[in-house]
Amino acid sequence: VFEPRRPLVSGPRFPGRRIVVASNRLPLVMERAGDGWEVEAGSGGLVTALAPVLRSTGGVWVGWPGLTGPLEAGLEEKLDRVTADAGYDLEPVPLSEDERDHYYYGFSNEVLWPLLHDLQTLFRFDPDYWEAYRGVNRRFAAAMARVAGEDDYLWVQDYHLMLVAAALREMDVGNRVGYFLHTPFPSPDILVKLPWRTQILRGLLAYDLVGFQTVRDRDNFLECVGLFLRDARIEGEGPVVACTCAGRQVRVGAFPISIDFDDFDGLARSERVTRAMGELGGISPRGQMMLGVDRLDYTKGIPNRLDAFEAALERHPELRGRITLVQLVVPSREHIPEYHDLKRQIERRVGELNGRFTRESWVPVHYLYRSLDRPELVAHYRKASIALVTPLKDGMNLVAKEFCASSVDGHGVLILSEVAGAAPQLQDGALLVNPYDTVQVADAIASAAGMTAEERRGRLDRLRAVVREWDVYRWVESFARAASSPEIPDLPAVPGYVPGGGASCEDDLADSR
Ligand code: ADQ
Repeated sequence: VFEPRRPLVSGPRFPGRRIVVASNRLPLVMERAGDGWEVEAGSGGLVTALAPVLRSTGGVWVGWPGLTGPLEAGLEEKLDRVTADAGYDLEPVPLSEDERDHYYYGFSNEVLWPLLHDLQTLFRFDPDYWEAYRGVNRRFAAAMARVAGEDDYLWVQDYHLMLVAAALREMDVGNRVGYFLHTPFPSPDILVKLPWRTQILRGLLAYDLVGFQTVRDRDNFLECVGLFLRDARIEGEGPVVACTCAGRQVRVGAFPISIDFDDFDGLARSERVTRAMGELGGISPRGQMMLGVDRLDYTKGIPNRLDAFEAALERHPELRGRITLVQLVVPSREHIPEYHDLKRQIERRVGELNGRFTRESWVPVHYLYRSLDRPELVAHYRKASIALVTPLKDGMNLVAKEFCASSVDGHGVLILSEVAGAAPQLQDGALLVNPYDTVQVADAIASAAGMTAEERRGRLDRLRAVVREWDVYRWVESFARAASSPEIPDLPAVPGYVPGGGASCEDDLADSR
């Protein structure tokens, strides 16, 4: 029987009586069922980590339910039922179609998302997007102000809601407000291109604590503040520092998000997953299974990865027939033209690759475009002997950590992009690669495929130890500590970013180039 390592009944202590969390989407899964809706509580990592604190303090989660217009009659009742089951309140922020198009698809996903991932050629600046973004951020602030008591701690999540604290201050709401950015934060060279850069920076400085995934992102932010707002003073050292700007002091820190290690590890050992693994046996009967798992997104580098796999099969013909790439893609943001084009591009590349290399009883790429349930996903992780996690830029990348936690047989090798936020923590154990360097990734695939059982186990043990120690509960605890401590908190160092450093495969591969 699987026992969670930590009791999930209470949770870390935030300053204040309850916590009120806001994120773009409410933690719900909604599916059409006939004329109505099936509604269930969400089960992502953020929900797992925050639910105990919300439950134990009787907190509230504020967010958009995902539909436009007013809530349909039966739906409100269903939300109430999910609320009762979850043990904390859900406060919906309805959006009109126009707001969804301009605030969500527009400013959030066509301006901020590419900007924060350094993909400047994909920005689409439209002044209407900005107005809608400000308006919806004000609506979120109003919803938070409505449900929050004077003593509550407010915690705002992610890039959709950068201006909520500024709007709260305008409404004279004096609560303490924290913020966590799940994406990377760009360097001044990139941010300089955003017409609203100072408004965004000032918006973030209206929070009391601003959290980033890595030290690199935190430092990029501080550099932007120093350059574009000029009067910033930084005090302290370590993962959390104090930044004084325009008479306000804000804590700014690095808090690498993670997963519930025990949950993945326990599920991976369960009978259900062992059975599901058996059903995957036919995919690579004579060889190794290499796995890619991503949301459909141009930041995840899926076409580059397919190029690298093709290069691996060209450069290392001994891999043909002996290694199969299983690429799982979960549908996402298909209304945005870039995502639609990306899907077509992936399908074309998979077709070309399979057309070129398929032999009797071996198809090089198995491509699935759908969401898998958790046991099915974990069965893939456990079965895979290589995970190919090669985003072009990523805030953290939970797939890398989920793979380590689920790889309970000790044979999984992680090939990881050095520009994923997970790289600093996982550099000692993963094969770090530059996702744009097709040849390097191809050779890393060959290295991983030929790695001895002993080396695989050694690397994986190191990876699993890090993910176990820095789990999602530690993420919430560190944030809560930084939020409550009157002094700059003395938190343990967070590993820094070392491009091509640590246990990168650059040295291992130097001779083969
Ligand atoms: P995402 O960009 O969504 O998150 P990631 O961290 O990799 O990226 O999380 C993806 C999640 O989707 C994982 O939990 C994975 O298991 C799940 N998933 C992917 N494909 C799936 C499939 N086919 N079926 C089922 N589940 C699937 C953003 C940031 C990241 C950051 C997280 C958390 O972009 O950088 O790590 O938030 O902060």
